[in-house]
Amino acid sequence: PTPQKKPSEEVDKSVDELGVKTNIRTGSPLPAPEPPGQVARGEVNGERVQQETTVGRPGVHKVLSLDATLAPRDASAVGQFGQAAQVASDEDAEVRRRWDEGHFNVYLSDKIPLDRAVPDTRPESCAQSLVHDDLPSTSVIFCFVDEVWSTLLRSVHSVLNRSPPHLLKEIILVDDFSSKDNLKEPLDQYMAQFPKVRIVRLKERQGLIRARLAGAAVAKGEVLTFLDSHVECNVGWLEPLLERIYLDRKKVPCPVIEVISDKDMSYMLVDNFQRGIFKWPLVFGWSPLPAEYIKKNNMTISDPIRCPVMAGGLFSIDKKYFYELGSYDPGLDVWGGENMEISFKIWMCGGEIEIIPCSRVGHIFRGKNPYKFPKDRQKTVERNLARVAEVWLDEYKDLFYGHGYHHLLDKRLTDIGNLTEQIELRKRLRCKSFKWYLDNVYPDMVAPLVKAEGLVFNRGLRKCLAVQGGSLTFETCDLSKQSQHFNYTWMKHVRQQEVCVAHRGAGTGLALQTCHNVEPELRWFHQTSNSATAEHLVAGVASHPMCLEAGPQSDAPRLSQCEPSNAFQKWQFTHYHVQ
Ligand code: LR7
Ligand code: MN
Repeated sequence: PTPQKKPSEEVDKSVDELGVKTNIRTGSPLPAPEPPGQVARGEVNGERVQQETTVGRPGVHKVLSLDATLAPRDASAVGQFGQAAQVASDEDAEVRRRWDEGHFNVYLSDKIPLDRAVPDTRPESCAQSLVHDDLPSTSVIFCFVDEVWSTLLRSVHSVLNRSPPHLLKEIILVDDFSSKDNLKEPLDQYMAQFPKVRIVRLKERQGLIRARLAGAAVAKGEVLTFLDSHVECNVGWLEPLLERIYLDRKKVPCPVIEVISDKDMSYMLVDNFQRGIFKWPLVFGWSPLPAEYIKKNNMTISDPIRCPVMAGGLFSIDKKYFYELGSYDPGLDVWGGENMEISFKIWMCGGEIEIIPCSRVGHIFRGKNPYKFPKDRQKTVERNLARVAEVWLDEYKDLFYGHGYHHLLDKRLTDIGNLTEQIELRKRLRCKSFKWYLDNVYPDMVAPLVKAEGLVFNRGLRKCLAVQGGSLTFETCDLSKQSQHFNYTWMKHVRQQEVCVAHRGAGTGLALQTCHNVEPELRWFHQTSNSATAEHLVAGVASHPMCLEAGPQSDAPRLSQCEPSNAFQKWQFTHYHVQ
């Protein structure tokens, strides 16, 4: 059953055929192209704007909206000012040929200037906002594996050109064991012209989580700023992030992530008031802030947005605080889940995640990861998520497993590794419960702990299932009797306290057993999507489904061949929490 979703929520769009997120975000095109000669906001006659930096108040200045790329520029260059770039139709074959190098239009990217201007998409008021003179400095960390040359360089240039030099301690490029030749000596040579750029090479593929940790370990800035390696930082992006950390070191600010089209490389606008959320089973998505919330808090489009989970790739964090939180779980492999881990950790252990509308960074959203996963992609991501669920979700982890991940509970099928240190960390930090997180950070999340509960009414017999003297029977329905109360859980159990209704293989036998999560003989398939009708309880024996049936004589229930319209096989719980 899929919960009702609001049309603007984008979670489902980002689930690929494996049910794993791919993080696609939609954007809308820029306003009509500017006539040649005209330039983006922030530029005057092609000259870099010299901003007024003092406003008569000591200790603060207007945000430096500088953009060293705004020298007189070639307005006719492909993709200039973030506009959509076209290729002639005879180049289509070449576009297609090179697509898989990065799963976006690599051919086009290579034609676009490495320091192109992009439109200043900040809300108007942002250029006027004040920040402190003594903000902390940051190390910007990009990790990459076989990134496309032109996008990697454009990412680096956008940071060099649009960050106040005194705040940019260094840029650390962590090469996660790339195999492309141009990312070796040629990259070293290219970057040698920029003293602030350092390159760290990993000796074997670590995945983005441990690659980021390797970058953080050598960082000298007071703040760590993580970015993906196919981004373009917009005008004035850095100071608003650092300002939040200056005000409170436990704030973890994220820029608004805008969309660079994978097809035409245009810089696209995204809706205001969007925040990062998750749906079960820990699938990241974007969702608009509820209108009532905006109203109640008198929010304007430039106010920081409290964000239940971050997208993962783009954020700043006080370096000491990052380590106080235990950084990332180093047991997470390759890609995925670390955004959930750090988000839960930050919120539950005393910090805050915010999206800062005055800070904007474009990101190329790709339909597919362009690199190989050393192990199967699906298995890698779900194993990472299971580690996060086990450490952070408390009793809610059943919702994670119950959304199609039952197999992860079977240690014989999936080894999720040792979690002792992560569990210890959570204790040591005295982090709050997941329930606290849901209630306080993400109150509009619907997370019922069971799918259905109450009496289990049989439509044919018009009586209710009951436990009597250790076995199953039927009684005249009576809500006040505990013996008739069952839960239908995320584990697909029909459960009364610690006991579960079990089906035994292909026979017709039923039993009551102590509940456990691994064995399939405790699982029952039951439709919860239409709570107004009674539905089958189907024993999950793949080759040969059997149905729970009440005999016409009120005797014990049994397993029978499933029949679509047999009322003695139709069961209804009193309350359905999941529709
Ligand atoms: O093994 C790897 N080693 C790496 O160094 C795999 C990846 N990487 C690098 C990679 O080259 C890239 O620079 O890590 C970075 C992120 O990988 P992407 O771009 O393939 O990830 P993504 O943009 O598809 O996914 C998002 O979710 C990931 C979950 O692990 C990370 O948190 C990404 O940083 C994150 N990206 C963003 O948040 C950008 C906005 C996307 C959204 C929503
Ligand atoms: Mn990315």
